[in-house]
Amino acid sequence: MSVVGFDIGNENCVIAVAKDRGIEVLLNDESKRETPAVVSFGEKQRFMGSAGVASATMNPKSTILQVKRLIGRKFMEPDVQNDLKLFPFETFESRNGGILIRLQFMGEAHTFTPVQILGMLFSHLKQITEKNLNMPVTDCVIGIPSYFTDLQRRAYLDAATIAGLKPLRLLHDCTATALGYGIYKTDLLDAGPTYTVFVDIGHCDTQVCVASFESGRMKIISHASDGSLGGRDFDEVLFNYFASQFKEQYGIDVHTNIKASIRLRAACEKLKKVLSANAEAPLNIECLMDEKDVKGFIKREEFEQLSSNLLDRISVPCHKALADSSLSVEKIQSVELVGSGSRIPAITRILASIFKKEPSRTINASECVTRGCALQCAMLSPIFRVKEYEVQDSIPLSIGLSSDKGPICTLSNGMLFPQGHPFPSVKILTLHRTNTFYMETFYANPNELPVGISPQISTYTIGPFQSHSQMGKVKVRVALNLHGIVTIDSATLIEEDADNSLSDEAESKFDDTSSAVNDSEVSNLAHADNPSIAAASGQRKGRAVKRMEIPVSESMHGKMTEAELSEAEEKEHWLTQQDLKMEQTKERKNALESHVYEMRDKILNSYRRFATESEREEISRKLAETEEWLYDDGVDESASVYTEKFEDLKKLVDPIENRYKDEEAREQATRDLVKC
Ligand code: ATP
Ligand code: K
Ligand code: MG
Repeated sequence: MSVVGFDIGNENCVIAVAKDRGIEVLLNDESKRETPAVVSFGEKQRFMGSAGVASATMNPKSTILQVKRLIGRKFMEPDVQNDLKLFPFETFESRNGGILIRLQFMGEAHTFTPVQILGMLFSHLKQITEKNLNMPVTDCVIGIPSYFTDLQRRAYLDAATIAGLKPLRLLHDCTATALGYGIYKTDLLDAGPTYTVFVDIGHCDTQVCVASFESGRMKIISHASDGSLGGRDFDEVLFNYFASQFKEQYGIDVHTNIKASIRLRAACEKLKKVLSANAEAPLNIECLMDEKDVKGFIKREEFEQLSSNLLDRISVPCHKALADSSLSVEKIQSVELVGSGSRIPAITRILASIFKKEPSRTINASECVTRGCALQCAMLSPIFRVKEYEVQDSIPLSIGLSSDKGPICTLSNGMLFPQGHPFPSVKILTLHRTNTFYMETFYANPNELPVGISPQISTYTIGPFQSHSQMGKVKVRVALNLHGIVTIDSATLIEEDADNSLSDEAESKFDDTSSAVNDSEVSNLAHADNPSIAAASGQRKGRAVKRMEIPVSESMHGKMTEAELSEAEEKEHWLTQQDLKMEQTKERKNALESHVYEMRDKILNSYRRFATESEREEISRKLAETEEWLYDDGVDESASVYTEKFEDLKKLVDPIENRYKDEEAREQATRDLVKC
């Protein structure tokens, strides 16, 4: 069984595994620790990760970047529309308002959902992991942004399913970082918890959390984020600056040219990195557009001025996380800065002024999320022993529940799981219903949601059932699971019958169920139209309790259906086979090619005296013929044709090779004799 952590970034993905001696970050095929989040469709196969980057400039319209941005989102959301403008690939709105990507592959138009593309990326990372570990990989923990909605979380699980992965947990990025930091922390005081702020600035987003650490446990107190503020936005500042400069200076408008935009954007990202270490930096691009070479230059100070708006925005989630934690800034012991987007020096200054202390960069900024995920996977896995350590996360978005009779409030603020509520968590509600009814989960505080995101989560049909008495009570179990996904996972009809006496079995069975709820939560449980305490019933002596499971069915707008999911799995299987076929073809072609060169050398040297003149001639002719064919008709053939040619050559050379080997063996035998 595998113990793996995946950090899926908008720009970079990182994989870590738990080994006997600790957590290890894996290298990809190019021996890099970071794998670009790129899926590119070539003519006959896909190229993913690093190979995808190489293919991206050739096939901009069939190369998908930053797919994480599009997961579980609606085409018409303003943020989505802004993102789509930056992407060279074609997208359109699906029938249910989602996003579809259309591209050319193998001479045909194909459409994919973002979840399918993410599934491809997962598959690629899974392959890298399997190659490294030399065993099949399924169990894993995957990092997700804390601001992900329920739908986005489920979409991640669907993508994982498509790739054949089984996430034991979707773990908030900052929680993963805090776990990896806290579990090794040795400087804890006995006097109470110490508090740390984590700030993660990635390519497209900024996440902040406040965590408390005590010996043996950590707790997330608050999460805050800006889902549209990251390194990419700083690239865009430089891009716009140079685009308008070049328009003036060279009379070219890169906005009108996809390839020129891609190249300028890439150059700006490089420039930004140079500016992190230098006070100024030049920009030179040859033949950017209309055969013009362009030159530019910018000082760090100027760059900071141009990005002052973005820099100011970083303080918003920082202040929010602090306010939601109810801690004064003096209580914060340290501020840990992670995510590669945070390497811009001005960001450190801003954080220092907010938190009144210099942020530290002691954590590995690009590996902390995946390391934390691998640790969590080890903790959840039955095969690994990790030291006892309690991880308590908190939910960043308030969740409410309503029934067809109106909202069901369990707390004075009308929420089932308010923002900051620890999870996983279960609540059991008691409702007075006698037949089928409907319930809905939703985000209860619109202010916590980004603009354009629907507050609706999911709808449930509880039933069919029919209560035979007017005393019918339905206990509904609502779970906020390890992934931060909320579901009504069961409903039970409880009918009390005054004529029969209560059997012991029924009672203990009931107690078992109720013990899944923690006491303080139970006391919170109340129903709007008839407040009652969940675990209080079933104890009255002299009455039998009849319990019956009621079917619960869920329908979630925008989530893949089972049928769509299995279709996507099949398609992924087909694509993987196609990639594999092309890889094998390349391998066979390369083998044939190198065989031609090897034999040519041998026939002229080591095999020379074992072949007759005519044999040599025939072989040389055949080699030349094959070589020519490889560059001509044989450029694009199937694996079996290459294998056939290889065998043909082998038949010619084998007799000579055998003579050579016989001779070698004879010589060896003679040498052995002499030695004796
Ligand atoms: P996200 O977390 O948004 O999904 P990600 O995890 O892929 O994205 P990271 O790998 O943490 O993002 O960071 C990538 C960003 O960091 C890019 O915008 C990149 O340009 C930026 N970056 C990398 N090195 C530097 C540097 N030296 N100076 C400034 N920015 C940098
Ligand atoms: K990353
Ligand atoms: Mg990240």
